[in-house]
Amino acid sequence: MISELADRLDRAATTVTAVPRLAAAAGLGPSAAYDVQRALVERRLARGERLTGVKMGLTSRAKMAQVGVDEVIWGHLTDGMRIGDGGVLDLSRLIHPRAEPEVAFLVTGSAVAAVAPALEVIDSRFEGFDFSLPDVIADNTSAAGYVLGAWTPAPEGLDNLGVLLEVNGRVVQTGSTAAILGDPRRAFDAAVRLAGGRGVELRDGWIVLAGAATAAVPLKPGDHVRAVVEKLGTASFKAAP
Ligand code: OOG
Ligand code: MG
Repeated sequence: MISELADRLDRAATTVTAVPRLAAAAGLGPSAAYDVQRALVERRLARGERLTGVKMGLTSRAKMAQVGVDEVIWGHLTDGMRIGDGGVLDLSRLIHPRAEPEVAFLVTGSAVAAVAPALEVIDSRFEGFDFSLPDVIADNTSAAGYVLGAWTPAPEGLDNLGVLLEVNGRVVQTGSTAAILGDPRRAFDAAVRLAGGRGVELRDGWIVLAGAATAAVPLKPGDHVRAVVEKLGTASFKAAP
């Protein structure tokens, strides 16, 4: 069953076709959903992608409210999801993508080596971007892409930095890193704990996305998207076509 559900989600992503929610019908709880997620990520690795880190999800109230799920979740990141800073996101590979501003941590020795402003592109493989907790876990927490700005040592006051999301030069979301579990470092600690609890140790050079500080916004062709995090700087991409 795990492998059949992973196939269904893998096919949804590779054929850019949304599928109905599947957890309830399959009697899938959160723990088995993480098994599906792992099997789904294994399919990407079998196609030659490499793991680059983990992402935390639903670490802010704004995100929990937007998707109607109120538990912290985590997923896997691969190099196939990486978009260079200022680079291009190919919208034709995505179903109904959204962008959200994030903070990224660089891992060394299971600890934080540096921080960077970041953007995440999420793209639920479920129809209507509508899912339960086990659904979104199985779907690798909607992971689709990420952009990293420049790395810097963690500044003073990392727990209360202003966060902006801009689309085509206009501010569309505002928030604070305080929205991320009160301090994004808690999201890093949760990543160590939750991924570690499922046998995934954070490796040197991996990144951890702390989870969005604001709600995500839908992407349109031609959008220029930029995250601005006070003291950390910016991360951006352009949505093509
Ligand atoms: C789930 C992924 C949540 C975040 O930063 O909170 C997430 C979703 O919103 O589809 O990446
Ligand atoms: Mg996110």
